[in-house]
Amino acid sequence: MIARRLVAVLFLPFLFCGCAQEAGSMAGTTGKDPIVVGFSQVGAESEWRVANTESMKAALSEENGYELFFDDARNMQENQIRAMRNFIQQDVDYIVFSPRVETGWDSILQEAKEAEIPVIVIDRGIVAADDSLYRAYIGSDFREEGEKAVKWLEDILEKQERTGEDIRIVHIQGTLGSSAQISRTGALEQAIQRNANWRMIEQECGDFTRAKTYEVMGAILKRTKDIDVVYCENDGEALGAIDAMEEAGLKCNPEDGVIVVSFDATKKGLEYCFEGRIALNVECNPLQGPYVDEIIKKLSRGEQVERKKFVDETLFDFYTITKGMIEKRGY
Ligand code: GZL
Ligand code: ZN
Repeated sequence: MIARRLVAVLFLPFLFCGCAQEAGSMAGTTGKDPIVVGFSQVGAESEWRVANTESMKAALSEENGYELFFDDARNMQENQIRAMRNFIQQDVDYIVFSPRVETGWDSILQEAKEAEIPVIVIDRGIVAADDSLYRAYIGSDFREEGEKAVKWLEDILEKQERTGEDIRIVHIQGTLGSSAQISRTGALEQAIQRNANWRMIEQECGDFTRAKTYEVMGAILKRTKDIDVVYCENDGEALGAIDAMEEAGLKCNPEDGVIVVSFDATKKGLEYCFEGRIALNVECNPLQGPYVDEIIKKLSRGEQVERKKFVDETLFDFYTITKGMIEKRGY
């Protein structure tokens, strides 16, 4: 009995040094070593992001057979690269990351490749030197999201017989260089090209946050209040823009006020949609945890995985949303 206790004491440090391998083999009780995953998250800039983090932590849990190292990059790419380098030094089994912006990842991904650590990209996309630098991407088709938004806007303006008048649009962009921003912006800019009466009167970056957008929209409102549409690239921005507009005495409503377009369809965003303060909310699904769990388990069994998977997404608007839809929203 004493011998066993002595052995346990000798090995105790291994259990807590984060070297999952020793802990795993020491633990022994579960029979299988945990799959060690390093996850670099962009930050906590929006409700959407918080839901994305929670989905990942719930899926990559100890009960599911994982040991998770989580890093919040506080919205800075250099923090993500540093975290990923640490994961490589810790010799994790997999690296998962949501890239703040599309570019600048080739060298760190090359280091992961040389260390033979598979990388999975979630949420936003990257532009990589070659496809072998990551094993799979699971996220949203942001271009499709943008196309849904501008199509809805064209339809509503036609229904309101406003295809002849100037439509004055304020565009609040998300984090510049992120794939979500690039594609949601691209859809609007193309729609402005094809609708001669659409005018982009202001284009500013709200960085996907309520606070930044409140500030930016406040400055715009000092220049003009003759605004017909505000196109925000996520709910955080929409809430910030609406705070500023309502303070300035503007009504936000697709029938008799400013038409506010948003993305994410968080619970808060849908509540605003029910009231008409947000006219259209295009869903962006943050619940990628279960998909990542499935991809890693398949890779661990040496099975093939699809390289690119888009999560299912829909849209909500003031005219069709119901209380039931809002109650069902988990985030
Ligand atoms: C989109 C995601 C965006 C969300 C924002 O998949 O990257 O980042 O739309 C979040 O809420 O900040
Ligand atoms: Zn007008």
